[in-house]
Amino acid sequence: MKKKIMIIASLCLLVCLCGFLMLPLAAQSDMTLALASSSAKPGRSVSLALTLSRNPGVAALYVRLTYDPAVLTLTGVRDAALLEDFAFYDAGGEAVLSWEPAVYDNTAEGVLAYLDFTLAPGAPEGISAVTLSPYENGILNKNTDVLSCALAGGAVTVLSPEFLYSETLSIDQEDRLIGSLLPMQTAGALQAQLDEPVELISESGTVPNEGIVGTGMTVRFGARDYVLAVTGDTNGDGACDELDAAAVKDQLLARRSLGGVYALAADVSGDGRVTITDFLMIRSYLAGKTALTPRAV
Ligand SMILES: [Ca+2]
Ligand SMILES: [Ca+2]
Repeated sequence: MKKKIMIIASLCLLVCLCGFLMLPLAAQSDMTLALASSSAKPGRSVSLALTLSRNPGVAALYVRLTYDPAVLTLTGVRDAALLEDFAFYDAGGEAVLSWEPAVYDNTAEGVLAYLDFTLAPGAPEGISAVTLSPYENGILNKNTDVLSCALAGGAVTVLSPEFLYSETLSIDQEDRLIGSLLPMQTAGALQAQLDEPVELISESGTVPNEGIVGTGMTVRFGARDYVLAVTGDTNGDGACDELDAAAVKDQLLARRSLGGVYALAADVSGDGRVTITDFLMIRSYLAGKTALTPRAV
């Protein structure tokens, strides 16, 4: 009986001791592995950055990756050389990434790797998760203690092939408007910010690459036409000058009314209304005192 109690007491002590040893490790470590998200049309490619932060010092780092192979193909993993001895194995939908730094308590932080995916040509519109999950005893320090690490997965959003997209410009797909453009930009510069080749059309026909983009011009992509709003250009010539200041003044005095996309372009403050503030901001811009901020639609 005594022996039994002794064994139980020893076990309790061991459990307590282990708990005591493990707790500080878990509490100290806010280590995080996070995968970025991206979006693209079917058939296109994306790169997701895998970032390591709050690294308390790793000697080995293994992590599992899961994705939908019907939507995504992992075409490669580019190691960013943050940790050493990188390897990966991909079984199509499930992959393991691993690093075993030569420096046994490597505390480097930043991008570990870039994961390159290609979207299937027939991928349905929507969000496809790319999940990170733990590898058993996969993250260790130099004493081979298991380190706790938060894993934050990413996602790839499959976009509709019928729409025009941009990483820098704002596009309202419902009202078919394109904004966030500053005055005096060329058609070539606009094209460079769009994900598909388009035709830019003004009242006098197709605008060449070196032509200036103005409010009210049409961007034609397949069967879809979008209308442009250039911040501060209320008359469609692509510039923000005295004529635009006068047009806003006329609007304020109710001598003339700016409608539709021209009113959007006149709202240089971006508060959704054309007020004296917009007039003063245009005056300040024309006096060379302040810059215009591109406004979203
Ligand atoms: Ca103008
Ligand atoms: Ca305004």
